[in-house]
Amino acid sequence: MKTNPVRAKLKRGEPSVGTWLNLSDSVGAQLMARTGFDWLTVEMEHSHATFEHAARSFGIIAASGCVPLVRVPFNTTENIKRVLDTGAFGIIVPLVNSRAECEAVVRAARYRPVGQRTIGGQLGPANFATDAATYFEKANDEILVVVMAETAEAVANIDDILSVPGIDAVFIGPNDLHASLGVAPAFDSDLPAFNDALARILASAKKHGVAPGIHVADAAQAKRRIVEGWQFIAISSEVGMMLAHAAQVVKDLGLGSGLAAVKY
Ligand code: 3PY
Ligand code: MG
Repeated sequence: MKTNPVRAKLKRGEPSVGTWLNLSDSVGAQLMARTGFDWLTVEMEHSHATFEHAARSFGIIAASGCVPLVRVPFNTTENIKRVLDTGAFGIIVPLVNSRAECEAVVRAARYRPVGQRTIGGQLGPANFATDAATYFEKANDEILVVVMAETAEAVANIDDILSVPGIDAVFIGPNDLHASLGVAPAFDSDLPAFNDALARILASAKKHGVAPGIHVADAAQAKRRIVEGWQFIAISSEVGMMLAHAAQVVKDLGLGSGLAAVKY
């Protein structure tokens, strides 16, 4: 059975860098899987991606030697079960605000005795290049489970959340976190409440043996966050990189303002 090199890196305390796939385009997934990022996350929370698109992308990404992850639309058993049973190597669950919500993630994502994931689907074993029995035996050791901290409520409850057994990483959504603190969404800022929240989450993650992660805008921010001790780093998205480059070209040629309709 294939292993999950992203989970292994995080367990060793190393950083792992990937990006988001927002365009719901499987050719884009195929091309991005060859660029050298450790992992690619199929975006289902804020995109038009269907479960069918996600399943096809997981296969394409895994076959290219990259690690297919997915951000589910919301924290439900149905969402988590369907993406794992169709071959994702890991899940990123948005808006996990309490211990009970984190326990629900683990229940859905881990087989017994850690959780209560139910049995089924062909694509999980297929993407891990194994049979159903081996996948069932080993999945708990390979599937990456990431919970998102992106509200003031999550920051207040962070020790309760990160002490739940069965999670591998915590991932900050800086845009929603800024919004929850009452200011405009941003990847980074000087806002003391934002920086205090990050320090608190980083310390709690280290204390509980959970890899800390964050979404950043570019390579410079990624390097800075890695030096600070963040491990699970997402840089922008495929469409973010595409539009940033296109906007710069347009601007350099004096053809327009270079405005691009992208957040990440
Ligand atoms: C946010 O910034 O809120 C995110 O969810 C990034 O992934
Ligand atoms: Mg968010």
